[in-house]
Amino acid sequence: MTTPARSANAPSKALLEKIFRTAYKIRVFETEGIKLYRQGLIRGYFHPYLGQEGIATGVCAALREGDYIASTHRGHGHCIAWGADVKRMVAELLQKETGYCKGYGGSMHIADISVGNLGANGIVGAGTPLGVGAALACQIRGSDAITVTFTSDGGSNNGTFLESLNLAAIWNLNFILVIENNQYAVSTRIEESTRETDLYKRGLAIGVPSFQVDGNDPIAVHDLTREAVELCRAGKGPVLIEARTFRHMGHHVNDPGKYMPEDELASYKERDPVDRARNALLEMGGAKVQEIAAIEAEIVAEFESAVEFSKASAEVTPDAFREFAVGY
Ligand SMILES: Cc1ncc(C[n+]2csc(CCOP(=O)(O)OP(=O)(O)O)c2C)c(N)n1
Ligand SMILES: [Mg+2]
Repeated sequence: MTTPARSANAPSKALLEKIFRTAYKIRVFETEGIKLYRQGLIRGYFHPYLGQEGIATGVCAALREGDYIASTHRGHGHCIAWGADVKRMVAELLQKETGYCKGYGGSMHIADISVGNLGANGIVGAGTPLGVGAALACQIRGSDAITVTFTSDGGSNNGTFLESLNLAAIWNLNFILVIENNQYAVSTRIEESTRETDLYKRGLAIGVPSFQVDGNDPIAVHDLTREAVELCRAGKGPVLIEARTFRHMGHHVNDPGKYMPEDELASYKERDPVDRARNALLEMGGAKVQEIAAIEAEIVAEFESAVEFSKASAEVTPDAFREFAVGY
C-alpha cells in the first residue's frame, strides 16, 4: 500500500494553524537550542529534529488527550508536538531542577508520564516494545486510547521491531508504529543496512496495514495518521507508517554530516516541512501574512522567556541526585 489519497475534507483553518504553530515551535526550539549548546550550556548529546518536523507535527495533531506516545533519541519534536511546556523542556536540557525530569534526564530522556508521554529514549528501537506494552495495558483496561511509537530506520533493524509489531498484530492492539525514515543511521546509508528500503513492507509481511507517506508533508502525515487511528478503533490495528524524510544536518550537533549528498539535501530543503505548513495556512487556511508573523513572534518570545526561566532556575546537584536515585 502506498500513500492513500488525501481525505476529502479540506483541513480547517484551526487545524492548519495548529500544524504550523507546532512545526514552527519545533524549528525555533532546535535552532535556538543548538545556539545554547554552542554556548556550553547543554551537556551530553543533542540530536536535532530539523527537517523532520512534519512527522511529529502531523502525527500528534491526529491524536487526542488520553493517547500515548513513545519517542526516540531525536525526541524534542515529539515532545513539543505532544504539547509540552517549552520552559520545562529548556530547563531539562540545561540540567535545571525545574526541568521535566528535574534535570537528571537531559535531551535524550524527557518524559511526562502524567500526560501519556512515555519518553525519549537513548536506546535505538527501545520505544517499540515499550509502546506495545502501553497499548496492551490500554486493551486490558478496556480503553480505546491509541499508542504511537516513533521509531527510525535504524530502529527498524532492531530485533524487537518485528517481535513487538507481531505481538501487537496478534493481539489487535491500538498501536501505531511510525518509522521516521531519514535514510541514515549516523553515517550509515539505508541501502547499506537493508536490501528492502521501503520499510513499510515489513508490516505487510506480517499482516499489518502498512503505508508510506511523505514525511515532509505535515498535512499528508496528519491525514494518514487519522486513517490509522480509525483502523485501530475499528479493531484492525496495529498500523505501520513509514514517513520518508531527511535530516537538515548531521546526526548530532557535532557531526558535520559531510556524507550527506548536497544535491539531495537541497532537494529536501526545497520541500521544507515548516515552509509547507506555513504555505498551507496561507493558501488553504486563508491566513494573512501579518497573522503568521504574529504567531512566529509569539513562539520566539515563548522560547526566549523559557531560556530566562531556565537560566534563573537552580542547577541539579550531586547530593540531590543521590537522594533522587535512592528513592528509586
Ligand atoms: C541499541 C542501540 N544501538 C546503537 C546505539 C548507538 N546509536 C545512537 S543513534 C544511532 C543511529 C540512529 O539512527 P536511526 O535509528 O536511523 O535514527 P536517526 O538518528 O536517524 O533519527 C546509533 C547506532 C544506540 N543508542 N542504541
Ligand atoms: Mg535514521
